[in-house]
Amino acid sequence: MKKAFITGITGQDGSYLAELLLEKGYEVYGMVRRSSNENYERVAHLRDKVTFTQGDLADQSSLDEAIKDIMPDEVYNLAAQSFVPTSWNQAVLTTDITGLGVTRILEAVRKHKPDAKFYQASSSEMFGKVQEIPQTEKTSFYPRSPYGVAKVYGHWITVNYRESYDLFACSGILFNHESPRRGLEFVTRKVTNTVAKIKLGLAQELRMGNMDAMRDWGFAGDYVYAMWLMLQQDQPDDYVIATGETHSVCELIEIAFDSVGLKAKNYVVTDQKFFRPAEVDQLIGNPEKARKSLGWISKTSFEGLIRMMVDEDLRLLKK
Ligand code: NAP
Ligand code: F7E
Repeated sequence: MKKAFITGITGQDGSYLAELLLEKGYEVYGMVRRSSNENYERVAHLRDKVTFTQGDLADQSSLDEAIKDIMPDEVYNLAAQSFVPTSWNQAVLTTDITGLGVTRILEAVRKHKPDAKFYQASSSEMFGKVQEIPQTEKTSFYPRSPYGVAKVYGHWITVNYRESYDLFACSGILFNHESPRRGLEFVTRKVTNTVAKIKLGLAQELRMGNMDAMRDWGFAGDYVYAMWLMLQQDQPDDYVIATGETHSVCELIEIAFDSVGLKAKNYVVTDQKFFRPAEVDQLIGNPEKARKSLGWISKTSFEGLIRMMVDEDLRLLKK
């Protein structure tokens, strides 16, 4: 039985990846950080099947101990301070966790289980002010937030450990991916949750930032499969994972309201509070390398994804 260790298992992607690996017969270990309130909501249904271990990307000894104790075959580093606006308010913390944290976990792998396969959660935010359209594995980075800068560091240190120590280290450059398990502050879930509340009479308006921003949005359930595929190849490499389509925040809002039979223009309000100091205007990825080398494709349409999220938010709110 193969053993997988997931950092960030309590997050959106961690929960889908844990489900996938359990289905594939892995013994799954997940790192959780100590909190005064338990935060297992997304993995509550997996609590009997996953072994949880306490640790933090800020703390080298907890990472060393986890790798030494588990001796995993595969390590998925999904933990991060992942919300872009918070990265301006907490720039040092974001740099420490999302950036330097990658070196800490790589060091633990290098010292204690150098033959483990390693996945790093890189991000399309590294492209920021895009230097090429669409973005590929070869497109130069131009991050636009402390989060994006930290991810560029995490990406290059992963490449460097692969080249310096011959680790099987891969970096997945994932474009935005969403689901009913997405955090409520991210734009898709904020919209689908608020639309569901408006439909049920629990909210009156939707306050938004820059609605012209464009993203390449896919479904998280499809994207975690790409992570696993990367670690099943003969050679470690980096891959762009995207749908190849781009849509505006405006389109997202229109689809969400339309799915419950309401008109967006009656409810949407612009609020300067949600604009960012520097914006990533448009992202669109080219997933050709992943299609050819991994046989991976994005299976969920943008409209299908948003409708699924609104339906699930309606169901949760009615409960
Ligand atoms: P998420 O829902 O925000 O989950 C982040 C996870 O990291 C949570 O489990 C969180 O634990 C954990 N974490 C935060 N700080 C930590 C620390 N100091 N030590 C240990 N764990 C810590 O993020 P996601 O959407 O699943 O994304 C997974 C990864 O992919 C992240 O690295 C993200 O930056 C990256 N990424 C995401 C996307 C996307 O569109 N979703 C795209 C590209 C890359 P708590 O539950 O305790 O907070
Ligand atoms: O914003 C605009 C906002 O917060 C998307 C993370 O998973 O994907 C995510 O980062 C866009 C931005 O995601 C609101 O200005 C307008 O242009 O959902 P988001 P993000 O910043 O793209 C990447 C790939 C990651 O790696 C990150 O970890 O939507 N927008 N109005 C808004 N965004 C939010 N959150 N709230 C608004 O009210």
